[in-house]
Amino acid sequence: MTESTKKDASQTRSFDALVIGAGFSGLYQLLCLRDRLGLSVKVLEAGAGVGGTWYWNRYPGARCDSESHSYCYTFSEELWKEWEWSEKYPGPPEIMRYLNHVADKFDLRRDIRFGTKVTAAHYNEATNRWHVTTDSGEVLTARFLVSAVGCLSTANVPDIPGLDTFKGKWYHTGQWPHEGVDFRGTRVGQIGTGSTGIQSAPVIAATAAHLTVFQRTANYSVPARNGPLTPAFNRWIHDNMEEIRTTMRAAVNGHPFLLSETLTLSIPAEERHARYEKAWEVGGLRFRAVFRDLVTSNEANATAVTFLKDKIRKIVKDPATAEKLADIDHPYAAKRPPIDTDYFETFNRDNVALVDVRADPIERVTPTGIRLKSGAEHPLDIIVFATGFDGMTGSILKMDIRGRGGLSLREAWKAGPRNYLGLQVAGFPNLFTVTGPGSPSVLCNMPVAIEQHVEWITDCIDYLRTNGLTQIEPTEEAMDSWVQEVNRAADATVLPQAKHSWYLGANIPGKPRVFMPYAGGMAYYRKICADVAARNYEGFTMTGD
Ligand code: N01
Repeated sequence: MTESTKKDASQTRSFDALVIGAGFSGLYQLLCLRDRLGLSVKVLEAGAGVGGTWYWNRYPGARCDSESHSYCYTFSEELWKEWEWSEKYPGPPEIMRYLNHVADKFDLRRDIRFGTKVTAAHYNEATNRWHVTTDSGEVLTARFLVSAVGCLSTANVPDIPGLDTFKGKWYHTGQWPHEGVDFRGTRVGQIGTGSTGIQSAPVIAATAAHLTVFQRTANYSVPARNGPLTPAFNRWIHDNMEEIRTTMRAAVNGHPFLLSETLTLSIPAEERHARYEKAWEVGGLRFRAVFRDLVTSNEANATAVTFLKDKIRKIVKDPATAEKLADIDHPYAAKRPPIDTDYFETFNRDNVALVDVRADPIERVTPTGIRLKSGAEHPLDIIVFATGFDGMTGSILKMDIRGRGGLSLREAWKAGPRNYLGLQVAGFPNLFTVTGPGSPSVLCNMPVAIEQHVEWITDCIDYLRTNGLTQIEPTEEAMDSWVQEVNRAADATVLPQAKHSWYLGANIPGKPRVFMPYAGGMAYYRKICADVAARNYEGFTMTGD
């Protein structure tokens, strides 16, 4: 324990609100509850600094897939105008600089306790307070508890036999050493070809002696087309916050561009192809917006699939490797659509090999590398697990959260997450989750989803106080109908068709298969939440002491 934490620990342990996590969500939640409502608030953060997911994900090639001018807060025009992004897509160092700047500018650090992991949070019915236990054994209490732990913060290291016998070094991308990893002269094996693996492989290959990519599910990818921002573009950003924010709030996915109005099959094949070519040149997630119905119509989606698989075959010179990379088993964008810098080109390098571990699964890690079921051995010095996360529910369920009558959240969610609007769970009064399951979260540009949730929670707590109320939780009926709405929205898209998707929990053995994020679109969701609040928090039960 540092001197400053010791001092802090000797101070009050009772707060109006506790917030877990100091990423984008936690920082803004602190600011809103403390500075707008005047509550006493403490943020508990496991890391040694602010940043959340960006604090941990410092793997080679890491970069956000939201355009930088949209991957930031919009609540302060002064903050917006004084910050200048350097590249189209920000990497972890720049995002960390931004979040540290926010923490300093709004004097947030004094109410954040770093290096503090929450292990348990129990609701006390007699006092209507949450008792939150940290890894040092300390207990803090608060009326309101906000989980701002992020959707992708519990690393998934697959249970591959023999890993403990490996004589080389291994790393998970989501827990990357802050001092970096030197790949020079080494034989590296990378497991995983999701958004992360697609970013890291080209950068690792550039310095390693050899890189073997172990692919279980082949994936689409579109060039990011990253590059420096021009002074003229930066001036335009500074002068147009309102316009950019209005677009992001109107957009299905919270990005600073809207879906095309054109239906994919409404135009002749040649024109369609030309539009795809143009979208490929523009790159990034704008590709997905090229037609209106790419994620809602299988027929429309199939045209994107053909276009993108053809691109792989054109880029990758070795036909057998190209076929493995193009052997994709799900519709485009049914899994989070990665964007890359030279991913497929990387397989044209002499020092890179692709291994299809769906055809020949990994049997074990040996002291010197990876052995496949066929007996094939791949000697390695370093293994990189780009194997993703226990998404959406992993981080919240890692804590022992217990509500009314000692009911554990793990038990309440044993068949999959159930809540109302992704914000609250019946039996867990005054507990709010920011961008939890059942909300657009990972299907949306995160800061847009976060600002909406944090502001809704802030307004809700303000409403309670103004009306002499001290407790809020949803009804079972409201939760049931929201679960139905989440399922309806998912089924109206191609998203549930990706059977190996973390959106469904399919990457974690034993995890219930439930489509977790809300796929009805951020703009629509924002309206639903606003309407619920306007109808005096319809679907929630509120009481006073
Ligand atoms: O994780 P993933 P991620 N043996 O779960 C494979 C966000 N993000 O870290 O598909 C062999 O998508 C697994 O194979 P399969 C974004 O939301 C954003 O890449 O399960 N392979 C898959 O290929 C993203 O969706 C950005 O068959 C195994 C890979 O590992 C989310 O984070 C950048 C395996 C995991 O892919 C997660 O992305 C990065 C095993 N035992 C991430 N276990 C940007 O903003 C797993 N795999 C750009």
